Amino acid sequence: LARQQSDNLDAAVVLIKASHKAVVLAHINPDGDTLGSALGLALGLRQLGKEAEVFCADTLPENLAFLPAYGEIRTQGPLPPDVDLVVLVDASDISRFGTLSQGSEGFCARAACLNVDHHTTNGRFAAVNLVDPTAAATGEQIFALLGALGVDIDPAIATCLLTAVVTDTRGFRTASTTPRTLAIAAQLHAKGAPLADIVQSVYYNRPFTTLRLWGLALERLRCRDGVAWTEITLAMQAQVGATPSEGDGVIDLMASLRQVTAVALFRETPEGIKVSLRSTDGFDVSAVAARFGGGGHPRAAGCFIPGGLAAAEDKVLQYLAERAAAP
Ligand SMILES: [Mn+2]
Repeated sequence: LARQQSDNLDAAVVLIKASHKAVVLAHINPDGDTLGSALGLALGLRQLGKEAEVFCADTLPENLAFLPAYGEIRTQGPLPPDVDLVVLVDASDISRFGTLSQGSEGFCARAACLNVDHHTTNGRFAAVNLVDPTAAATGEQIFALLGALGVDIDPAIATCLLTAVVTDTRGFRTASTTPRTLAIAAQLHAKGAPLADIVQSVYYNRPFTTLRLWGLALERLRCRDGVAWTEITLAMQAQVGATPSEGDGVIDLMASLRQVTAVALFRETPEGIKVSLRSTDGFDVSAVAARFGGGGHPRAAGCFIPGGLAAAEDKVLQYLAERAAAP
């Protein structure tokens, strides 16, 4: 596996060196890892004299507005027609790029296509796939890639990549955090990434409406047979005036529960139900998410179920109970 990964790194370097005009795509429902990785890579590519733009077909989180070049992110397609490299970061599946992935067979046929990702469920959909499930964040992989390209990690790139690592490890608290994660974070900090400012912006910068929404969600918290769950409805969001992404932190609060096997958050959208899953040791929620067409990591995964809230809860909770009871 290590051999294959270094071969892929060499292939990625060859692809990038041959390119002149790149686009880097971040996934929908963007987080610090996808945006930090995409921006860090784009800044590195520009340092090598290439044109590089970041696209993300979704609303961008305001608490990441401190990221260098955040204001240049394009939130709508189409991609420029003369692009010769497309890099897809932090997503296991091409549909995670939303409207940008429509006609994606087209852009992958026309341009060199590179996927950099750390999800175990990655479908290896690009010509070259840098997939490393042992990386705590895609930002770790981008750090290695920029190193292989000979890019000088300046304070702007360091800020992007440290934000990626801090957010995906929830402040170095996940089991995915390794000595390598911490070593990379230390190097990024030394290169000028302001760790305290990043933590402040990401974790201590919440709108009043966010905590009001969390309060409503926690009021509905239930637990049965080691599985805790709650929901956020459109009516709850309207009641406090919160946007859909303000419910994002609820799953982390739920994961702090003791003596549970798994936790599930069900969020109502006009199209159906977004399900977020987290688990404690040994229980693989990515398999549960995959059963419903989603994916993720063994301890953090998600899926989308068309239809109403009650039906989605019944299906997922029943399947979770079955998996949890299995030897
Ligand atoms: Mn990630």
